[in-house]
Amino acid sequence: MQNKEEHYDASDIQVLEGLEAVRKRPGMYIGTTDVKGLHHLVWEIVDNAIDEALAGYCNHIEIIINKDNSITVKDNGRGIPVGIHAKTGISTVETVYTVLHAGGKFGGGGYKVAGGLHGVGASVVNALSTWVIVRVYKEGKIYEVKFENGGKIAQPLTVIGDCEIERTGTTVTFKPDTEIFDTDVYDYETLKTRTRELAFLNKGLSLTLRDDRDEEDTTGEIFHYEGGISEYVRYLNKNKTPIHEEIIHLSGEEDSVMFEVALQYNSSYTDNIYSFVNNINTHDGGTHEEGVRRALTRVINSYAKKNNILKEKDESLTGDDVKEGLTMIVSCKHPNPQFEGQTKGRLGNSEVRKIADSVFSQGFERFLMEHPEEAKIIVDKALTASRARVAAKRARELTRRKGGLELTNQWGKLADCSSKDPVASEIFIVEGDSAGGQAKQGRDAKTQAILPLRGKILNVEKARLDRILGNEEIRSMITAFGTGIGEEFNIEKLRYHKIIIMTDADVDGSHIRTLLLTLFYRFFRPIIEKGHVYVAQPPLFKVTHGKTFKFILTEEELDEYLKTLPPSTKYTINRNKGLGEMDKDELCDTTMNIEHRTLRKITIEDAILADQVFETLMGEEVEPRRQFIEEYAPYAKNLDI
Ligand code: TSJ
Repeated sequence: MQNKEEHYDASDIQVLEGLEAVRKRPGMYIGTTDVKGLHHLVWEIVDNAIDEALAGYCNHIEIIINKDNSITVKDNGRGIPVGIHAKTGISTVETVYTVLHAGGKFGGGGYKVAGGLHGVGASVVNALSTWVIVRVYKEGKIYEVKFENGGKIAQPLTVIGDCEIERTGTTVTFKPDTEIFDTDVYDYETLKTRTRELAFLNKGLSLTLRDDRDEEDTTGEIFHYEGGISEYVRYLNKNKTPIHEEIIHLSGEEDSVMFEVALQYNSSYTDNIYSFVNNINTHDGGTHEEGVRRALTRVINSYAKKNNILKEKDESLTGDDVKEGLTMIVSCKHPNPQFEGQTKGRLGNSEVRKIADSVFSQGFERFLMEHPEEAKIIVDKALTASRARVAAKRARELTRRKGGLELTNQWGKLADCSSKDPVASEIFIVEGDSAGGQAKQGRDAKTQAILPLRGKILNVEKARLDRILGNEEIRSMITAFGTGIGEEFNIEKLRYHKIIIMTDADVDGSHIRTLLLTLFYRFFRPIIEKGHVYVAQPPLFKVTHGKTFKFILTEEELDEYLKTLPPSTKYTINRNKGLGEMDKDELCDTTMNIEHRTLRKITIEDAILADQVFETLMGEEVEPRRQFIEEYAPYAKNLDI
């Protein structure tokens, strides 16, 4: 007995020193003391309840934001053991709250959430709280222990009452210390997002989130997903268009490592892949994700070859090809995870690569065999991605070649200007060969370059911008600009300080203008931001009286002009639909000549708007497109979408 007392005293002092260290350098334990660190405390506590759920003894966890900004976390697990802990000589529940990193020492086995910044344990929460109350419901009794002022015991473990023998669980309430944290105000949405994620990642577990700061709210929100990560994938794809019905869900266990993956392809061109280890997001991936990616690429290639979708001579599909439009959750539960990298966001355990690969490849191969229709859709999607990739690469290579003039000769389209001074040079992108031909004849060849574009690019190529980039005329345009594209883009190399879009005043013309602005916005944004892009304003009207005529830009100007004519003058007004309705002199005089023309400078807002219109016209969503067409139909009778 005497020995035990001495042991207790010694560890008691150690304990206080330990918690004092946490208060001195909280950042070392929870990262930050801002609003992020504040929320971190909640997950430190919730993680303990999740561990109990993973051990199979708990199926409900409740999180409550109380009026005073304290947090309550409740579970229906076995209740933290209340007996004396062999090492510390005090109860386990007190040990958990006062000894740093005690978490791993008393649980034994199971999957501990212990990665990255998490897993520092309840004692850290205690150290950074003004007060903590822990209640344990166990064997028909309610136990309670209280701490205050950063972990000092305020009430040792006491039985405070009886409960029904069936009732078990742990309830913890803590009040973050405002001397430590910049703020004590919890953000409901932040808590909600992670609570929902935890529900997705732990199928069958129900989590409740309740905000008692708002008196109206008494029940809170329940998150419970029997489908687990499959439902996570469905949730992520909810505003997308899946290209196959079933969500593919594969799982397996090997050497105490649990591995599961759920995936579904959608019609978009981007991927949405998240991986987790013990419920922690591994944002830099790691061996579990690598195993899946490798297996996915291999299985799709071999299926495509076996079924003659991919011919032997074809290039094989790459990892990038098979992940286009892929929404996927990879989740791994590991008894001893090694987190690597600067932010500990990468799983390092090398054995997991093989486990992930084998679970995934076996399951996925089987899925493809049993679902030939889905298999074809998935392989076709990757094949399209592959072709787009090859085309985009070719386009990049072509535009990368030096010297716009050489290419001009190759295609015979661009009529370059003779000036080599970008400030003095301008390029007209002209809709149609005939208007292009007129512009070439009537231009000022010293400073004005002309590039005609065929009218139908947009409709032929549809939505894929990388395909559009593969279009010959678009490529010659990019080459003419001289800037390069993507990573190589360099505005210093721009060969013309005015890029002038000249299209007809009809639906096709506005289509082409929208496409070009979208293209510039997405791939050459600085040329818009620096004010290099313009739209030419060809006259809308031609007024003829007797042998004279006049071109007029706008309706207002038309009214003004008509007033200047002597009464009883006979005149006709023609609406100028196409550039081709003017002869070369008229076109050049009214629209190109620096003395007479009007140019509209394109702002970034114009380009954003064009991008949105483009999305609406070409995007996946049918309803907005339908609405758009309905709205614009009266103005655009032959809108060709
Ligand atoms: F750690 C903590 F205090 F922060 C905390 C722990 C907070 C919350 C909300 C829950 C828990 C917790 C701990 N819930 N359930 C448990 N379970 C145990 O600690 C436990 C119970 C029984 C046994 C056993 O072997 O009988 C083992 C353990 C680890």
